[in-house]
Amino acid sequence: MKGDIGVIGLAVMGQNLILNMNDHGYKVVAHNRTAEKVDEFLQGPAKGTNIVGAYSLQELVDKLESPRKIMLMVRAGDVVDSFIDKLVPLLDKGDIIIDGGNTNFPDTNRRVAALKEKGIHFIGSGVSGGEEGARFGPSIMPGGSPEAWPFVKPIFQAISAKTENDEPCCDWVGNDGAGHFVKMVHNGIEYGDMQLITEAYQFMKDGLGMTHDEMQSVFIEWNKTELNSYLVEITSDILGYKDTDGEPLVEKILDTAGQKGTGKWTGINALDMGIPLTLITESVFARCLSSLKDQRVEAEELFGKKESIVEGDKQVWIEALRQALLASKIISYAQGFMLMREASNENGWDLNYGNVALMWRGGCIIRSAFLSNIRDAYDIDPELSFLGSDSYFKGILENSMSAWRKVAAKSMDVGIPMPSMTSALTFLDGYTTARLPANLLQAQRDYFGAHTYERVDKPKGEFFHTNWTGKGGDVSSTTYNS
Ligand code: NBP
Repeated sequence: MKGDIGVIGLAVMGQNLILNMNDHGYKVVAHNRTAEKVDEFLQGPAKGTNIVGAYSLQELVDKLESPRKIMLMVRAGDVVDSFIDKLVPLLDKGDIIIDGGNTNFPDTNRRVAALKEKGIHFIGSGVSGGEEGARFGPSIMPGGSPEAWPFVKPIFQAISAKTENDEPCCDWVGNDGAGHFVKMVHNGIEYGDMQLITEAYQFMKDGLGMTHDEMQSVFIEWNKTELNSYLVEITSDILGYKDTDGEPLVEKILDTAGQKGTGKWTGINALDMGIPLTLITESVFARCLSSLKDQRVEAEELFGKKESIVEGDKQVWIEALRQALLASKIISYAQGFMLMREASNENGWDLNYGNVALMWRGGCIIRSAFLSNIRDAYDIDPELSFLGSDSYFKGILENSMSAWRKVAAKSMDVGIPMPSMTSALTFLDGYTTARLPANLLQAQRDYFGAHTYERVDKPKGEFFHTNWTGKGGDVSSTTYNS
């Protein structure tokens, strides 16, 4: 009997996805560049299963049922292109190549188009959930050649995580690089969620002087509220984890955050598309700032930074902080969905936002109860332009406003950096202000560069230039927006 699917790449993700597929009754053919890893896998974790090995790409292709489905779980970038180049001459028209790595979506756009010309279908799929997700149920976000989806759907939906209603956290996202785009935004949102939690932690630790056991208890309690999520849950575990000397391990970890690029890509895309994705972008910059450790140590000494004590009832502050965190999180998701909406419109992807929320509901790092509410919001209004306008989320934003402002103002007052929580509030203040000071900005642009402006008392699209100093000419600059 031939194999149902081939997987190339036997590192942590590939091995665990293969074992997951095997558990669900699929016969998997496994290949890896370094052939010894095939043997190690077959004699190790795959021993006693139906998984078979292939020591060359020709052997892999020969062992698969038509149309062949070959999934790459290798390092993103050139490695994917190199496998595609080697596979194409061995494949038949209608065969399917799937890239399950963390690929930047323009690469997927390019590969879908190039392979289409050769009669090969290509799927670019985000896979989230790390090692455990891959093994027992990841969130899977596939996009690319729609013709390929019916062949891949049963396998992907079988191995994916399921919601409490047994719905698979995997569905077709859209054409071209839509799957990898949505995975990129997922990762951006993950940056935002993590940053928000760290800001709450610093406020509690430095501002309120709380112990790690106290903070752990707070996160345990928060996890029973609307903040219920994987990241809040693991934060409570981390805060309670003691090093061999009985001290909290988290305080022994160097405060410089790493990043692999997906948050940065999300921010770059937001700038390219003109979407104010302020919270996620602040989260990326917060990681950049954290990496300037030596400079920060010197600057703290230079500025003689004072302790950041927050006075007042601790319990009241903790509840205010919870509300500020929740409200900021709503803004982060609202901005992320604005970005997806713009990308969907620009690329003709026709994204289903409720389905996206469902795909993130289980298996992935940002899984949370909150995503069910997002799904409900898009079920009510599939074209919702701002998540905060949905009645459920609007209610939370309104109820949290006073506590959120209190926390933001206090953080500024005592010097605790909370870039994501404060930028989220600033965004909402801007978004809910009918008249912003951009009129003055337009005047400045026209003053120094004759960039023209529109008037409130004239139809939109009619542009004016004023000779502000009496010294300039009447010629204006060309009017366009980049
Ligand atoms: P890695 O990203 O570490 O990639 C390892 C695989 O790439 C091995 O099969 C390795 O073969 C192969 N490879 C490399 Br590296 N360079 C190669 C080359 N020049 N030619 C051929 N093969 C090459 O594995 P991973 O952590 O399992 O991740 C796989 C994909 O999934 C990546 O795109 C990753 O970003 C993504 N992802 C990872 C996670 C996670 O939690 N790790 C989560 C979600 C998505 P070799 O054995 O011969 O060196």
